[in-house]
Amino acid sequence: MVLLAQISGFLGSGKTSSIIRMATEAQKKGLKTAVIVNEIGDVDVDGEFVKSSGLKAKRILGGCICCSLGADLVSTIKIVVEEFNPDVIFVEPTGVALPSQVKRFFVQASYLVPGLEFSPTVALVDGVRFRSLLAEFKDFLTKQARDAEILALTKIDRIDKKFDLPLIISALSEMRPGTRIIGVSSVTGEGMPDLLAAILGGRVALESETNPTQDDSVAASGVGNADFYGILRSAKDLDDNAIRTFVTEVIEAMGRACVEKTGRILGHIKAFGESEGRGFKASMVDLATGVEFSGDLPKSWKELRLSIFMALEGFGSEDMRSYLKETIRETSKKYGLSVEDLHRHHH
Ligand SMILES: Nc1nc2c(ncn2[C@@H]2O[C@H](COP(=O)(O)OP(=O)(O)OP(=O)(O)O)[C@@H](O)[C@H]2O)c(=O)[nH]1
Ligand SMILES: [Mg+2]
Repeated sequence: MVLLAQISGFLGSGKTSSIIRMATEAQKKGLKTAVIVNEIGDVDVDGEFVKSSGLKAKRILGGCICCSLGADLVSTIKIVVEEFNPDVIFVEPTGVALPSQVKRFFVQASYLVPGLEFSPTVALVDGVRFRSLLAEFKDFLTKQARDAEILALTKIDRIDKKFDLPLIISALSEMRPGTRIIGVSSVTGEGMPDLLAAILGGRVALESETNPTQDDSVAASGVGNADFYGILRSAKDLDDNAIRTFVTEVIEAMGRACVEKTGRILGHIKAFGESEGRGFKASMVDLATGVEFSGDLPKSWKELRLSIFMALEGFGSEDMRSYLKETIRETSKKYGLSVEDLHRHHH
């Protein structure tokens, strides 16, 4: 038996953080786990971070597993089962995926891989950004929530428990009446055992649905994206602060450009860096919260591998890509770093 668990949710809602937390917990219980991470762009940030957290992972890049890359999802499930022989596979779709569309490919995988079972679909809803997301993305959020059997309200460590939490929960129940809602935090771990138990303990039957597949959920979402993959080099030894400063400046510059263009940030800007086996992730979903780091920053480095990826609603990909290029060029010059762009060789 292999359990497939889909953890969906909008860009930056906390999918990767929650999966790392739950998969690590499941491993401690003696379950073998694996993760499949899908990114819209050609550069892998979350898959690398999941691996550097000590978990088994496969990535699917360059589109969405709910539409254009559905066939890749099916073959990747097969490969993961053969290679890792896991008890549970956590599947992280992109933030613009529709869970019901991903389910269709789960059904296809079950014809190919014997012993697949399906846990209730989870849709994560960002508790901190709930109001702004609802104001601007209500239709999509509602669609995502309607596809799910469990709603998990994330980042509750930052929600006011007395006033805001009850309001958000009642708005959520209105969106999807009768669905179980679990508040979780991947920072404090609150609610995570409940969510994991609901995933491991529940089974749903998946029938092949008859409604047609959406053509391209990335295009339909209006979300642009840009990425960087390369190596930073310094002539002298640098410390963790140097890389923290560099990455923060690049991400914040992109965030400000997005606000200038669209009036707000609706999406996620993130990076994965690695030097001599130490891996870290940097991430920003709004300017007020700023850039957050997790994992291990290198204490001393001269060479560092860096991946940056951003998906932002209303910010055209062409503009975003050229602005990112310019920002990296200027910021590296400012700090005396040389940049080797490996993106072209990466495909
Ligand atoms: N305070 C708080 N922040 C969180 C929590 N979970 C995630 N975050 C932050 O939210 C941001 C996004 O988290 P991710 O786990 O990367 O979100 P994601 O849904 O995987 O993002 P994409 O894959 O880009 O769509 C990061 O800056 C995290 O540090 C949480 O429980 N509490
Ligand atoms: Mg993620």
